[in-house]
Amino acid sequence: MQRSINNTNTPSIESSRIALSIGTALDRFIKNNQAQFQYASGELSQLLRDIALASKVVNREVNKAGLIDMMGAVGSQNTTGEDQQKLDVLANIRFTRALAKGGEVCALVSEESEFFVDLNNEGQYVIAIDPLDGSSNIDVNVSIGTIFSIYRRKSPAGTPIQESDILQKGSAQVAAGYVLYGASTMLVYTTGTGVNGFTYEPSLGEYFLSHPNMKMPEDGKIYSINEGLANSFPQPVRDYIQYCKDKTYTARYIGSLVADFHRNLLKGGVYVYPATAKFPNGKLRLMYECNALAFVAEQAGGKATDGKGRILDIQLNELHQRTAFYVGSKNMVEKAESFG
Ligand code: FDP
Repeated sequence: MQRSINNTNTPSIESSRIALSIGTALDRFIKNNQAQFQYASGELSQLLRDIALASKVVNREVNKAGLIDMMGAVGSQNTTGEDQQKLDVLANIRFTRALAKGGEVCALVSEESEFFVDLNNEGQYVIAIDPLDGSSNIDVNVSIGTIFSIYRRKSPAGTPIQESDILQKGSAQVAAGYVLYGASTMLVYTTGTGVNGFTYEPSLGEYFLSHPNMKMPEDGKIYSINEGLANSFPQPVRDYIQYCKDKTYTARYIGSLVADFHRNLLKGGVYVYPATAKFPNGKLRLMYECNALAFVAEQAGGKATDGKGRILDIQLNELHQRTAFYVGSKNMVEKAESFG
């Protein structure tokens, strides 16, 4: 006779120590939570799956980069005049290909391309992506990341893409997140109902929910800023650095935005990239770096500003627009801002 798994005489499968639960796989999580999304059509879910798939391929390349001569520069420069690394180019191809295949995306904005890529007029979504952020860390085997923002187009599907579909404020994002290629690889994202983090299990080739409903501590003791540039920071930022020192806060700066952000999300802290002499408007890009992290930060209870106002309210005028960026624990961002 067959016995039910709920039979009280049998040890519950869930509590069995022989086979510990591996948790919820990303695919299942996306499916289970699809209904929370305003446009529950399944398209966004597919888009998130496409991003996850491309990130697995990039993760594979990142992991074996040193072995197959994938490190170093290709000799060209990206839209913002920085040397393109081989892995930057490769990651851009991987993400573009995955998102083009799915058919949900009408336009893709990437750090690696000067203009947006027109994909499929039938698609409902616009994606902004930094395929491989922190590229100066590639050659030295330090954590790097992918950052993505997803917007719903304003013009009707099936019509040519308009500038107003692309230049939307961060507050219009329907989903955003990042992948951190670190000691372990993680995918963290929000669709506007909290933030969830998934850790990649390489032997199973799957992301599993490891950090449900992430919350950024309201306060912290870590400040992340490139202090080597302090002489060219505005005086209020220098004053804030002095304040951090007086408080004996801990300085932590990897120089990989995703990694610095992720640490502060988990531990509490503030990341500041202000205006500098070289980058009077700030260095970081609003559309495919700051907006996504600002959305995640706010959804986790943190805060993101340009030193004056909310990042998500900044009007975007061009694809590769830069901004000053203060992001992290709410109280720390507010304190940094209070210096003026
Ligand atoms: P990178 O130039 O290496 O791509 O996106 C730009 C970025 O890295 C961020 O990831 C990082 O936080 C920052 O620039 C580092 O800039 P600095 O070297 O000027 O500190």
